[in-house]
Amino acid sequence: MEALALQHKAEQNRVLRERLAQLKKERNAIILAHYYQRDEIQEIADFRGDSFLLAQKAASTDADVIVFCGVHFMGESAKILAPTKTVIIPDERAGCPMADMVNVEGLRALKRQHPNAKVVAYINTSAEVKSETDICCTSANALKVVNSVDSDEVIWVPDKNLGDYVSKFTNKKMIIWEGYCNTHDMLTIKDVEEMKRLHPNAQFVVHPECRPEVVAMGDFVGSTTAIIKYCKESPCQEFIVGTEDGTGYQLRLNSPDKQFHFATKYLVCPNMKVNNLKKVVKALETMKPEIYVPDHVAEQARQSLERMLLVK
Ligand code: CIZ
Ligand code: SF4
Repeated sequence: MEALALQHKAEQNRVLRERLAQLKKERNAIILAHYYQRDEIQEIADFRGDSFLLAQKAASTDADVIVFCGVHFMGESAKILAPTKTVIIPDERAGCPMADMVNVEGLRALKRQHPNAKVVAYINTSAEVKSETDICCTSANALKVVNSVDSDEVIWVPDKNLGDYVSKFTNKKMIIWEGYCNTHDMLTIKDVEEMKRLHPNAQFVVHPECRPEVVAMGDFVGSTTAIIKYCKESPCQEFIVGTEDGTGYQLRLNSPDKQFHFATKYLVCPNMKVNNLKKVVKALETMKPEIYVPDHVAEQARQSLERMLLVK
């Protein structure tokens, strides 16, 4: 029964992939997929990456349509950076709870309390929040961005864990918002200890969205892109991975002979997993749901994103 179900699924996916190839040609579309997407989406993507690489790609593509497979704020960032393109997403319910933890009113109040601070926003924020900030960053460039601003004080939104990590390496005074990623924040010292016991030869590679005490256990700390690069280049053959489980796709692709154990079975972002191959095909068929960002919001937010893309 199990084998039959798998066969049926494989056949369904084959038909979907054929339809997708046809639609992509008709619409001159490009499919961008975040490393946290399901394997069936990463397999058909024209480009896979973290939010920084995907933002860069959206800004430079000559496709007419961008199908953005990730969560809502990423689709918005693509639209802001490529305003003349049509940006569609597989399912508008794919949001990011961390991005929803900060709103414009709260941020404005904090800015009034710290009038000399520059505002650095993790890209995991809504377009409205970005429009209230000086510069965006991702986990791949957070420290560089914080160090690049011309003020001694930085308001940091929304991830307290990444903020805490960055604050250890900068001389800037950081005023840190209390947001966090429900998925990464779930990982505990106990989970990692247990995995280390089971895999004593493995190194622990961890994303800075995890809790500080878990990050402190890392043999390597970095963004998904940095983790993927580190695991590929390291002589070590076995890793315990402290980031969302979709990253396994690119880790295994780059390092097929190495072993990757995810630090807990709970490192699965339910929002990222709302998307599937069927929805990608449907979105391109119907050209819906489409991302819209009001012009006045997009203009302000674009400055913040473009400043990030210029940081070397
Ligand atoms: O920046 C991103 O894409 C996220 C959410 C994680 C990472 O480190 O790549
Ligand atoms: Fe948001 Fe965390 Fe999911 Fe990333 S993994 S989209 S930060 S909830």
